[in-house]
Amino acid sequence: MIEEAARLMARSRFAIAFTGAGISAESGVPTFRGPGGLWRQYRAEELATPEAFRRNPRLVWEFYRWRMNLIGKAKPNRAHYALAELEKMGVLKAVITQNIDDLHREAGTENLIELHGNIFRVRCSVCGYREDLKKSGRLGEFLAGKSLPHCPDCGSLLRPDVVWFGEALPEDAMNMAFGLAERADVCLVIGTSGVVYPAAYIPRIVKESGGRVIEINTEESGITPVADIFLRGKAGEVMEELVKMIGRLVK
Ligand code: BJW
Ligand code: ZN
Repeated sequence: MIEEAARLMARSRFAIAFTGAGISAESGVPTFRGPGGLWRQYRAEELATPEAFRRNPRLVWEFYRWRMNLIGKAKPNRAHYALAELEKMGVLKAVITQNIDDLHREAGTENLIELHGNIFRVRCSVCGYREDLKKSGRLGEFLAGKSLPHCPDCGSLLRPDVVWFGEALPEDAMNMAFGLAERADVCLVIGTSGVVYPAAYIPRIVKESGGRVIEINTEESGITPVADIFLRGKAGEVMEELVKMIGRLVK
């Protein structure tokens, strides 16, 4: 199976990857669903919706500051590096991620589309103010803060620049991702339960446009019914092996 996946990738003209929380599990970032998942401990509708933020911004900020801290200490793993290497080899054209953890960028992926935002950015809940806390160098100060953060332009509450349930995905990212999915002849789907839409349409669009879907996951997922090849295992282990094989084939 893995040999077949390596051959498909090596022969592809336009391969893309679509990733979810499972790719960062080996970096110590908790997933959402399944054992140890965040939504097992916390109710999504109490934390990851605009209504929750209006009702209790303190609780929501507490949750996101805790996760910013945790994710801030995490390092990319073998799977993130493998995808960056496939891009450098010219095999992979883009990574579309649902993750907000910035680990693909840290691993060196250049053509990256973030569908659900980024936890290291904040934006104003009222005006157009945005800030990348890594770039502005204010991440440490921000994490140490205990009070609710306010917009320097208009004084309203700042919020994490992530996409909550019931909110539209960033339009540019969505259009780009759907366009790539239509063009792709191979899509490598890694570590997603494939139940959150519209993101979960991506592998389905690839399939409907005549492309092949290769899935890597420790469990079957919502994507498995459309997968041509299912590689069961941890993203880091499977990706390391896959990249070695592809490397030998494209030399
Ligand atoms: C491993 C592993 C290892 C573990 N190796 N694998 C159509 C049908 C039904 C519902 C809807 C629909 N269209 C829209 C909806 C509503 C909703 C939705 O999809 N709900 C469903 C859950 C029922 N969607 C929305 O609300 C979206 N917005 C929208 O539709 O807007 C419409 C609109 C238009 C115009 C104007 C206004 C509105 C927005 C969705 C936003 C999702 N946000 C979150 C939170 C982000 C911020 C944060 O992190 O706090 O995004 S929810 C959460 O789920 C997060 C993730 O990106 C997303 C996907 O999760 P993911 O990545 O798949 O993780 P898990 O945990 O589910 O799975 C991990 C997988 O890894 C598992 O399969 C494991 O087996 C595997 N794994 N270890 C390999 N080592
Ligand atoms: Zn503002």
